[in-house]
Amino acid sequence: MYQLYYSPGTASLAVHWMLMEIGAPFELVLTDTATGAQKHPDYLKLNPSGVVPTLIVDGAPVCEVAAILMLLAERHAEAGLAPAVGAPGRAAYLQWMVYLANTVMPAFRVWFYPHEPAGEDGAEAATAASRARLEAIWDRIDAHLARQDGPHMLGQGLSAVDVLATMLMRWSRNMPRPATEWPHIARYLARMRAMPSLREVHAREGLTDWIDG
Ligand SMILES: N[C@@H](CCC(=O)N[C@@H](CS)C(=O)NCC(=O)O)C(=O)O
Repeated sequence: MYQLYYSPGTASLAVHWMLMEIGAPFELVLTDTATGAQKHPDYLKLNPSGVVPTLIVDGAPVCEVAAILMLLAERHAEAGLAPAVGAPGRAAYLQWMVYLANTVMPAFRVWFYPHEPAGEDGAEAATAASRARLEAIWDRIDAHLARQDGPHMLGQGLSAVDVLATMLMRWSRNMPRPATEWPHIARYLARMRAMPSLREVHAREGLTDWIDG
């Protein structure tokens, strides 16, 4: 039984959705970022960065959302959420997972916490820079989806890349130009938002915005 330390609508949503897709048994442990629960000393022992998510796997904490998704895909290979080592699509899978974790997530971090890189005085400039960065990211992903042979980021089959990408696209919903303004992303998200597992995750986390468009 996995335990997922989560806060509604945050980076833990991807892990929640992945667990639902896999059909693995899990428990949710609310770690509400709105109350600062992620900085409690007991939680810091699990996740020294003081962020959600943390997934307890065989009694040990695993941090970093992309790593957790890749680990789950590996542990539940029968769910088919990652191309196997050596299979076609493996390189694209690794590339997109690292791009989402390494480029897209940090851009959002600046959008949501602009004072972190820039201090209070530089927050406005940091916000503008992160917006430009994210819009360039949507340009790139939209062009990728336009070229894809199939409805998913890797083509025909759903993968952990879709789980992470969809969650990140959701995060743009209150931005001046949300990801849904890009036509291929909009079509992609319409399909993702129709998935019963994603809809169920929204219901369980009490999230009512975005899922219905
Ligand atoms: N690199 C981390 C980032 C996770 C992250 O930024 N989580 C946010 C919520 S989306 C958080 O916990 N924020 C609260 C804080 O930073 O205090 C990961 O991939 O898991």
